[in-house]
Amino acid sequence: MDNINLEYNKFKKQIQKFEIAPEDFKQLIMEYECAILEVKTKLDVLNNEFMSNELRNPIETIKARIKSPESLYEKLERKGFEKSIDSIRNNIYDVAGVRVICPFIDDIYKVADMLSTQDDINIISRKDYIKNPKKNGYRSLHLVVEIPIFLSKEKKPILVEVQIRTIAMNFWASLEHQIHYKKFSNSNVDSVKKLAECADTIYETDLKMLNIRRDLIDNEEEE
Ligand code: 0O2
Repeated sequence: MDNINLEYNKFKKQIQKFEIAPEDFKQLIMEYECAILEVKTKLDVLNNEFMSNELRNPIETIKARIKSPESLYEKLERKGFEKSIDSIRNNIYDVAGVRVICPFIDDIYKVADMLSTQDDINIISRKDYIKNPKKNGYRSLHLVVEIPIFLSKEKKPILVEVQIRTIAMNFWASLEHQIHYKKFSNSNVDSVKKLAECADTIYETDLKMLNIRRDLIDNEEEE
């Protein structure tokens, strides 16, 4: 019981900047957690089906997170939005985030297509940072999907941001996140250039690995 109270007090502290009742905030988080479960289940099913047909997994790992109250507050502030439950629902598309790590570049598009064709998922937006990398070299495919969650009294559509990238792109993004992302965004042109060079090298390697797989496995299967 003490632990529950401690957790609750910690949560109340985290959301104190918002003028939102803790119960309403908890309900909001619970709904996004349910949406993450729905998306993860769909991805697991697709991965299993692919494994049984193609004998390899197009998904290496799946990670998920709920945006912290601090970064929700910061994003609403930065974008000039109201700090209310409705405003979070309507304006912040990455409260729930699912990151899908794939072995090969073509797996990214297979996973995205498989998700997009599910009839209870709506694709709200698609940003292809692989075809159009960011200036610093960031590559990833971002989808914002709307998925229904089934609560005891209602069915609710919830938004989830799905980031899909290769193991290699994730290696770059994880390190870049630690050393550079947002903190010094425009201040150090030289390091942005160096990071972009690393990202380009990694992308070339991704393409080479894809071609090796195509030569060794895909062509073998076709024969
Ligand atoms: P975290 O800690 O991963 O949750 P925004 O940039 O947030 O104002 P928008 O439109 O949501 O607006 O941005 P975008 O580009 O669609 O996606 C933002 C998310 O993509 C980030 O979430 C990162 O996870 C990832 N991302 C985007 N650009 C970069 C980058 O240059 N480097 C790295 N490492 N990740 C990037 P958060 O909330 O910023 O961070």
